[in-house]
Amino acid sequence: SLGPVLRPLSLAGHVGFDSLPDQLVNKSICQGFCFNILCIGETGIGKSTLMDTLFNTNFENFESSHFEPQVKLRAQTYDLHESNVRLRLTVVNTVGFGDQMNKQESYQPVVDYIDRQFESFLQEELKIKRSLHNYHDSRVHACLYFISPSGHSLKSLDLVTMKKLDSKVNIIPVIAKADTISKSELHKFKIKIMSELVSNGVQIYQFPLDDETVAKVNTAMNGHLPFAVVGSTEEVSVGNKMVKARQYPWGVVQVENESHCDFVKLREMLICINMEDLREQTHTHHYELYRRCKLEEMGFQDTDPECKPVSLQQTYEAKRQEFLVELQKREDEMRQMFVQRVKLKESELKEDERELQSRFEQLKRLHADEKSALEEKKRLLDEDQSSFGKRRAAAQLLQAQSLTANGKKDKDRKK
Ligand SMILES: Nc1nc2c(ncn2[C@@H]2O[C@H](COP(=O)(O)OP(=O)(O)OP(=O)(O)O)[C@@H](O)[C@H]2O)c(=O)[nH]1
Ligand SMILES: [Mg+2]
Repeated sequence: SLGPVLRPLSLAGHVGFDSLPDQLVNKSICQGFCFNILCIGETGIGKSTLMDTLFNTNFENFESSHFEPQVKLRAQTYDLHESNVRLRLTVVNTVGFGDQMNKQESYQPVVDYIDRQFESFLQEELKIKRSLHNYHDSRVHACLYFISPSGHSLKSLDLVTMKKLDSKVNIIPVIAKADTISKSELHKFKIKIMSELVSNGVQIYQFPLDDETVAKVNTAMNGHLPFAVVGSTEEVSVGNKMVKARQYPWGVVQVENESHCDFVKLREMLICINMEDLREQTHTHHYELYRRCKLEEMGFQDTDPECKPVSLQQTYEAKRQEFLVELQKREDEMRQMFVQRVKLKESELKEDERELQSRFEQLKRLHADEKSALEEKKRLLDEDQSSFGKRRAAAQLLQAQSLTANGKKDKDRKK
């Protein structure tokens, strides 16, 4: 519908662009490949053993305890060669997964890890001077989810975790240590798991059917999910051959024997047939979704509310304008607030002053009242004192008179 009308033309002779696919192959071989696997599963479920068995090597393995305070993700990168093909493989292991009381504490570090790898790719993409050709792409291409071979059902942690991850990564569930559960139980368990995944809306990775050369095998394999796997790096002699197996008193479980377990199916699907599709899905689906959400969160949009296309430049200009207006508004608000607060403080101070003044006046009045009361008292006292003085003088006079009178009488009596 968009773009120019195409007109088919035939070539009169050989031109040479039919070598394009070969050119692509050569370029890819030169550049090498990169593949990142995340193994999620509880401690000791067989993650490391399965990786060693899948890649026929001995990766450094650290055993972990059941007492990790938090889930950690341990990533290790290896340089592998097969024929003339170089593969940079990163194996990421969850350490301590499922040992937490709280489910979120188990899955959140995994979600965060996956997002961090997307974020660092996005940051590289958004750089002005980017170097994506030699950038170490650490985005997780495949997530092997190890299900405990209980035979009953998925744990709620399994469902919650897979649900949290299914839009971020290609999930390939596997039943671990499948040699510990009987064939008939295993069959029922597989059906149970698939129905639980469906009823909880968990989207697991489906082997693609668009490439005709592998559509048939992929269709068949989609029907065998989740693969029931057995891992072992030990070799046991069977017939006249040494094969990878687990030996028990009652017999030998051969890892690569398809009637014993689905290990070969997993290896075929993950490594030989769909590794490139897993890489592609990661980029075109999961990363694309992350990128879109991240850019929308930042306010970028392809179209405006009227569905007209908007360029990045326009969005930037609009955001800048919006920002400047907002800044001006905030500045005005701050200024207004400042003026208001100064006014308020001023009136508060005035009020205080008035109060002080009135208290001063009151005190002055009180003081004056007291003074006049004291003066009145003093006056009364003075009055008292003077009347007392008068009375005393009168009394003295009287006494003196009576003394003289008595003296006369005595003299008269002596006579
Ligand atoms: N029966 C059985 N045992 C297995 C299988 N795979 C691994 N084991 C054994 O389980 C134990 C733990 O295996 P690991 O591969 O170290 O498990 P892990 O998940 O890497 O463990 P951590 O890294 O410590 O969490 C070892 O003793 C293995 O031999 C299996 O397919 N079947
Ligand atoms: Mg391990």
